[in-house]
Amino acid sequence: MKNALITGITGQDGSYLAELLLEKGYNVYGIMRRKSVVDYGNVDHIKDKINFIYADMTDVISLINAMIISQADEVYNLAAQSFVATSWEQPIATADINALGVTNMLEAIRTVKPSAHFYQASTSEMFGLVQEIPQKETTPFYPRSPYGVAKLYGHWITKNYRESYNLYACSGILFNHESERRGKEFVTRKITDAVVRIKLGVQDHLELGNMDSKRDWGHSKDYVKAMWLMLQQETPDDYVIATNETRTVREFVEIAFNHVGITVEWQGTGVDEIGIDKTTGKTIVKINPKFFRPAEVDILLGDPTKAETVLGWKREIPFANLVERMVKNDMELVTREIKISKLN
Ligand code: NAP
Ligand code: G4F
Repeated sequence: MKNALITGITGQDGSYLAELLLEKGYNVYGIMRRKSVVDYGNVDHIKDKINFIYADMTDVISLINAMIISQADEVYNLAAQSFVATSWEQPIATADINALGVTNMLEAIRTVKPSAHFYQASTSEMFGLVQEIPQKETTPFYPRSPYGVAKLYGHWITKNYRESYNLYACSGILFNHESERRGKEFVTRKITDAVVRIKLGVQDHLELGNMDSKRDWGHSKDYVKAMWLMLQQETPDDYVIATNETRTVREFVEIAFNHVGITVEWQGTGVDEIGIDKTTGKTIVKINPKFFRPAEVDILLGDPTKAETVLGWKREIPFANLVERMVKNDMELVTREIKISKLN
């Protein structure tokens, strides 16, 4: 039985990866931050099967301790301040966790168990102001946020430890991936949650920032399979994981509303653009400039050919199904929430 250590286990990807590794018979360890109210986040349903270790990415001693306890054969570094918008408000914390935190984890591995295989959660945000379309492993980086800059450090330090110390260290350059477990601050889940609330009459309208922004959206469940595959190869390497399809935020809004039987019609331009419910004539989408970013990543479109060819990885959940699943899940959650609030 192999031991795996997952940082960021309470997050979206951490939860799907934990499920995958448990299915494969791994002994799963996960690091958790101390909180005033104990919260297992997205792994609450499988918490009894996971060995939790209190640690923090900014505290190398705690990571060394996590390596000693877990004796991990595979380490998946998913922990991060992962919300791009927050990285302008907390640039130092973002760098501490997303950049130096990676060195902390690599040093812990080097100190305790240098034979461990290491996965770093790199990101398409590193491509930022894209230098070519589609983006692949060889595309030059140009990050556009403190988050992207910090992640680029994490990416290069992973490569550097591979080349300097011969560690089995890989970076997965993952494009946006979403799910029913996505945090509600991210645009896709913000949209699916609002769409069902508007449909059920408990929210008036949805406020968004830049709807022209294009993203390559996949499902997290597919993407964690790629992480595992990267650590099973003869030699470590870096891979782009993406769907090779891109859509605007506006298209996501339209499709999500379609799933609850609402057709959106657009009127106006720029900050004055609004989305109207075609049947009722009511304004259900507005622009709020507070959601604009100081610098934007306009388009992401990934080419996963290398991962498909070398790893045999394949995306299984198509985009239409991703949106459908998210809307359906939010419909169940919000309906339950309304029922409970009526009982109280
Ligand atoms: P997520 O849901 O926000 O999860 C982030 C996890 O990191 C949480 O478990 C969080 O723990 C933990 N964490 C944050 N700061 C920490 C610290 N100082 N010490 C220890 N743990 C800490 O993110 P995700 O969507 O699953 O993404 C997983 C990883 O992939 C992240 O590194 C993200 O940057 C990267 N990535 C994501 C995408 C995407 O589209 N989802 C694409 C490319 C790369 P708490 O529960 O305590 O907050
Ligand atoms: O959903 P988002 O916040 O995701 P973003 O910034 O693309 O980052 C996600 O994907 C990265 C991979 O490329 C990960 F590394 C990162 O950790 C995270 O998971 O925003 C998507 C787009 C942006 O262009 C944003 O400006 O949607 C635009 N947007 C428009 N209105 C909005 C909103 N984003 C949010 N969060 N909220 C809005 O109201």
